[in-house]
Amino acid sequence: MTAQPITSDTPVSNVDPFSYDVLEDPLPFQAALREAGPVVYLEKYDVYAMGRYAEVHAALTDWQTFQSAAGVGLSNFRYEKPWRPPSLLLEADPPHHDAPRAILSKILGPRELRRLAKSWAADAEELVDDLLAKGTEFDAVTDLAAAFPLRIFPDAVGIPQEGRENLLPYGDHVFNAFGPPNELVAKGAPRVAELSASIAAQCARDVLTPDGFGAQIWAAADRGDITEAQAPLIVRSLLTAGVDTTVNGLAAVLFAFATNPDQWGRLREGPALSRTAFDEAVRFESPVQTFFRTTTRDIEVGGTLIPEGRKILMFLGSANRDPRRWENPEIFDLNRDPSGHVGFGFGIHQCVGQHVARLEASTILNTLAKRITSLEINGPTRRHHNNTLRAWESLPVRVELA
Ligand code: 8QM
Repeated sequence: MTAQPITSDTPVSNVDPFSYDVLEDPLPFQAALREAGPVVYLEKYDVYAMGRYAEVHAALTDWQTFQSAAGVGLSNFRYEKPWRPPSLLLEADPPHHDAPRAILSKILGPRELRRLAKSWAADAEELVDDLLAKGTEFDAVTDLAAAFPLRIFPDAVGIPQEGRENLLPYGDHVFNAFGPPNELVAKGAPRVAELSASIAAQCARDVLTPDGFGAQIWAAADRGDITEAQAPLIVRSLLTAGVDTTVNGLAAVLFAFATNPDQWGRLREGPALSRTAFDEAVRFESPVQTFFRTTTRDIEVGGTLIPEGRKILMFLGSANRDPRRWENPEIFDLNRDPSGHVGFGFGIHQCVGQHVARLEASTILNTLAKRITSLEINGPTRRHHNNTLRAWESLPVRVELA
């Protein structure tokens, strides 16, 4: 007998959302998911799924019913040993979640970031100057979207030079590992031990510069706000969550502008729109596409009874394009107010690094807006497939200088 939901009229899908075709273009599957109903049972993985904004938003808000502590991937920590020590933030709930969250929220908050804005702007100018000096055709992924975060973020955390090349591959594997054990996970498996050791080495107190986010996390341990055992894992959260996400967030906004030339003109009218543009791109592209939750009790959603202890796959990207919530969701539109999107999640787990991401994005966008009158796609674009991320491998562009 094939696995089936308890409620007999729950819509069932046999599509694999982690298959090659869906990862290449998830939009048709997500539209079908939303149309099928508020909750759909995914036969292949024996899990439930939500693709509509209202239910995704409500579930993210109700952390008591939809817990994170059993893991936010397909694997249920009640039955399977996690492949790495769980994150103290992402894979925890109150009360354990609260102290690490409070510390990061302060260290990564808007007040603290003001300290970094000036030097990041100078770094962005140098990066863009050097790039444009070489020519007006380049790859917006490697030359901008990856280059900028890799130039500033490791320094901001305060990690050593050695091992920085492992940040993106480690993140890529972590985000694959939230999904099923498919070929994307198998591809990463041979390097797991080496990459994990490299990242762990960068979280140690004695390798961190005295002024970075990392040292500030260790200072919280000195004050007794967290334990010394917790500190390196919280540094690890920054290194895991802060690189691939921002790279693909920047790639998303650059792709959106390259394919919507009129919007670039609006951005050039002044720096005020760069933040809206980034959030609209996070809504539009949703670099983090999905996360699971686990039910802590029987719960009825839209007529479907989801029993206690079950995994639910939340489609953030689908919720962010739900026509029930957004007018013309398929249009990248700077006139829209994108706030309320769930691209950073929602509720107590909502991205604690979102101010860092926004500052990185607005810095590079404002720098580009001063130098470039237009950008366009200039060759074949290539997606990078990942079980969780909507990512780019290559975005060849041509720009016109101001
Ligand atoms: C995703 O390790 C972590 O704490 C962590 C890893 C990945 C994320 C968040 C936190 C959502 C960006």
